[in-house]
Amino acid sequence: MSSQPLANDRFLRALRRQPVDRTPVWLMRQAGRYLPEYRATRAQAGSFLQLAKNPELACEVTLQPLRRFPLDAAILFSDILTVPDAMGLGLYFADGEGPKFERPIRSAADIDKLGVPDMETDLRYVMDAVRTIRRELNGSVPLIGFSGSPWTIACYMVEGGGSDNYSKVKSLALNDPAAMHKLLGTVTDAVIAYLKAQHAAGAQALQVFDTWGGVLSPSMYREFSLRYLQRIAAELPRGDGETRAPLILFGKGNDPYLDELAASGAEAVGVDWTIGLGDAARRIGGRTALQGNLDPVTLYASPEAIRREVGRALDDYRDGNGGSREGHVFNLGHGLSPDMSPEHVGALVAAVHELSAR
Ligand code: 1CP
Repeated sequence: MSSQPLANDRFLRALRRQPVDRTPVWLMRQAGRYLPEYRATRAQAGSFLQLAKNPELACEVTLQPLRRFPLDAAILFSDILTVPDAMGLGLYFADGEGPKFERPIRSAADIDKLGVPDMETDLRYVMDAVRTIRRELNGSVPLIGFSGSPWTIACYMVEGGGSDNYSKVKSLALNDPAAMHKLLGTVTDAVIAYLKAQHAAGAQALQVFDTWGGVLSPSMYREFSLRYLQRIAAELPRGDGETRAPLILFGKGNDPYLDELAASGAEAVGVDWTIGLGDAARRIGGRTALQGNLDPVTLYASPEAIRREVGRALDDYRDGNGGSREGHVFNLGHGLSPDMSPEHVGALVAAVHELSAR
């Protein structure tokens, strides 16, 4: 399956810092509630979780944005919380609220009981979705598999859902660092197995979302998040550069750590909009590709303003990268929101391709 040549391999080439005809673009949360066809499929499934757990419907919503926009990659429709759900925490979505766990981590004894889920039984629905999507993409664009970072997953496991100040998980890390490291170690084992299984099922690139790494102080970030990102980058199979699925480490607020992230062995670092791409490119110094980083809120502005900001980001990257556009994957600095306009998303994608044509 992985030997099938791709009709559009811009995204994989950019991740390897090879020349491309245009800068590739995909968007975090490109499948989701801003698309009416997504809302219809979700209604048909009954709920978000029933949608994510149904491989045929998960495939359908993965492909929906690609039918509208000439995106250069598909991303598996799933969630970062499938892993702790498979570890037995009982994921659910209360009406109108975010994700929650029935059995959050409350003690060191809860942590001792955790094990790594079996990828082809407990998370079979994810691997079936990957296989179904690869079949349906039929070599058009590559498929991105993903996981949450150990720290970000642990935030939800300990907080029991989203949080304003991460008081429970930070208290655990401060009061009982050994228990926190045990939790992060088990979650990291699960994340590595999960990413390997997605690659084996057909994912051609892998992204780790460290959405909440930026809420940590520098010393806590290095101890409780970075260390585990480095382990993931080191332990995923190397291959010969062509057979390994390129790894993207995305984090919000990760700009103080670009040096360490670029040295981790990952193929690319994803950044949010609070750092200029030129600065980021200079600091990365050609060691990895760079993904990002338009402020998602730009999508509420006019198509003209979106085009201007896309041009600014593309040129900023080029100027910081020694005059070359190579090694850039265009994306937002975080995900699309449900009230964004599909027409504006289309304007963004067109602007990236037009303004970056070599
Ligand atoms: O009602 C709905 O339809 C639920 C909304 C939703 C969607 C569309 C959730 C619940 N998850 C998803 C899909 C999803 N989640 C994808 C799909 C692929 C894509 O098109 O990009 C991905 C990659 C994720 C990853 C994810 N889930 C992250 C990391 C990325 C990020 O946005 O920072 C996080 C933090 C989550 C947790 C989560 N799941 C869902 C929600 C609403 C949240 C955020 C909760 C919070 O704010 O704490």
